[in-house]
Amino acid sequence: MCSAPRRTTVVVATTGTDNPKDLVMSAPTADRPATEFDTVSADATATSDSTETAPRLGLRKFRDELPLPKVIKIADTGDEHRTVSMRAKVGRHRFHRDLPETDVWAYEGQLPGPTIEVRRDTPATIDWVNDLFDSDGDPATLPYDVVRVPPSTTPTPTTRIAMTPGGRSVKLDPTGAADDSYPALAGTDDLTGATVVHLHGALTDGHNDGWSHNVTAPGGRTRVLYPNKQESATLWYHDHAMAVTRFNVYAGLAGFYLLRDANEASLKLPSGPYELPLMITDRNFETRVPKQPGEQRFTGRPIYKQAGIVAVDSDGEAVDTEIPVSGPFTLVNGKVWPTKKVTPRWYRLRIFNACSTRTLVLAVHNTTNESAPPSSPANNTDSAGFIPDRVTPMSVIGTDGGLLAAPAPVSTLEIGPAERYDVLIDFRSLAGQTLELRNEQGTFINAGPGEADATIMQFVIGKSAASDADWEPPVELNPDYRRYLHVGTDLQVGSQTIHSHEHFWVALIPPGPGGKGHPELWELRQLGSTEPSPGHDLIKVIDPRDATLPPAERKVLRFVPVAKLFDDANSIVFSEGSWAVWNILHLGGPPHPFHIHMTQFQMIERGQWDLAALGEEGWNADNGTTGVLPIPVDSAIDPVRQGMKDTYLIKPGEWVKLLGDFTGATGSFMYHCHILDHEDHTMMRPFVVLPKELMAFHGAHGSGHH
Ligand SMILES: [Cu+2]
Repeated sequence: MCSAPRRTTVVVATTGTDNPKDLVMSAPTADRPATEFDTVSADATATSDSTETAPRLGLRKFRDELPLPKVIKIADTGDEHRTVSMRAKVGRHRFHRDLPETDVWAYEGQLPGPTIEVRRDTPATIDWVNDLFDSDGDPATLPYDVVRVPPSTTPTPTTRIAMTPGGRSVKLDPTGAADDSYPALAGTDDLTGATVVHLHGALTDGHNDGWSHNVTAPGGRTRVLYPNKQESATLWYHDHAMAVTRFNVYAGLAGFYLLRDANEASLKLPSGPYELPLMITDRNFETRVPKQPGEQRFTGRPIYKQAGIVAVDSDGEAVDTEIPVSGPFTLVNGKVWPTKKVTPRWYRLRIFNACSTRTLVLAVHNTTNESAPPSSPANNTDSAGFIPDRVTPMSVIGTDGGLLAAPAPVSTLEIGPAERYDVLIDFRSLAGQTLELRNEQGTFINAGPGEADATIMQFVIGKSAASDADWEPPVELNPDYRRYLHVGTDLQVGSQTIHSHEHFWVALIPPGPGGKGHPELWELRQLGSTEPSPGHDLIKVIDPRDATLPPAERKVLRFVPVAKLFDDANSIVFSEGSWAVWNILHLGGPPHPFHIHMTQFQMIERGQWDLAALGEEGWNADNGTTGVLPIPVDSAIDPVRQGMKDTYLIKPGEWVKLLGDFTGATGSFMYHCHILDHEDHTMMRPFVVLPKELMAFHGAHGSGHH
């Protein structure tokens, strides 16, 4: 394709129940899917964005209708366990209609995997089958290349080069003539698919939870029981293999798991074609060796293109390492920048950030009269061109683990990796309009603000009013919701007072030598009052319970790390039925989406330190210590973050307390950062929940009873 594509307005015929009559939408001129041999050249720019700053190599927006994952309903069959087989297999997928088809690893070969729907209290058995074989019957190798952009020797930062569309491994270009090829990351060429599935957000025993070491090789299968004894929620399943989760998930191994219950049904929320699961993720795509200078063509395959850095390890040796991956192309349900025709009524969006690394700040913009939409936000919320067209029809009704007590209207919605929000959106007054769901924040690691394209997807709203246009969201959503609070030394859960609970302490440490340039997760132990302070690895905070006392009378709590790596000894063991507060201290570095398996939590406190003002008193990288960290400034916990959640985005300088009820399952579990590169490196740890009766015979015990 060589001529500049034009924006054309056409009338599209309607099909199905979702499509209003006389729907007007923007459509591209070409109507033929690309083939393996098509060229997408750099000058074939998109329809409406001549102001584009980062080239997209001609990949146009809104070419694909939003796909909806196939649904597998696990029926309510009484006490019979219904068994479903789910194969991880090599599938063929087209990420964009102008890209060639390519191999992916995906559940049932579909990207996203089929949406599993279950009723509360209906147990489900799933046979997770590893069928990742190639056409010769050999274990399949990773269906894309992993490359490392060496540290930049030019003024362009490495992170920005890594976010540039295209690139490939040098093995496709033996002459070395191409300037956008990069060395493959050692070992990734031979990587075959060892898999283990985690159902994220599920309450299930440890042996059903997808312990990362318990991988299954191609040809194997694992039978897993999910009790589904929890309220309706947006869960998701994904691969969790030790050290390679990032590669397996990027290959396509993720899908929705929707739990439904009677309360949810009683609310008469938008359903069927009006309930849209939106799995948002990002990719970069590989380009071929050019035949002519300047020509760039996509192969259709993704590429895992990481920014390289050189870190210094604890022995003072230089170590090549990488920054977590992020891609310039945003996908919803497996398609780049899709479009969705909707009717002017309420919709329910099950929004899920499936990116490995990117935090998104979602907002809906009216682009009906936008001739040249900004391709990227200059900075978060105050960019010119963003605020005026922002429309605010979003109302959050649920979080990771269930429905809120009442709808929470929002104008923007920050969502970190692995978080889910259940959102109602009101299109009623927007008939005939065109909206875009946009990300108002750049990627925080691989690109600064303004370096990632803002578009996520488009909604084209038809003109015919829906018959149920007078439906309004319920005022009350969830009678079972109880706010968790820490009052004095007790917990308050709704009207119930809980006198005993435990405290665990975890620090998120800035990138340093120990983690070979990666941030670290330290599991902490409180030093006894007579134990001497070590000269390194010491964290000091003022006892939060003393906050009302004069400074001189406040006790200082001292902590040392007992574990920094997954394979360090387990230190968290507590009994089933316990309530536990996890104190997370973020001492610098990127925000981390912090995920704890087994139960759902509420954020009960959120304090903020000004790390810049603290300087070395906050975190001294030379010896890994802090000064006595002051009482942090209390920050509000907005209604959305008061919901039941299993993943919290924790930001630099925050001290948050997450309270969870560890009832209903036992075994070994994991907690970790959900930036997949981080969890694969050092930021994941085990914990154990034992039946109460066993605790008396167990040598270890939890820390910090009070
Ligand atoms: Cu992290």
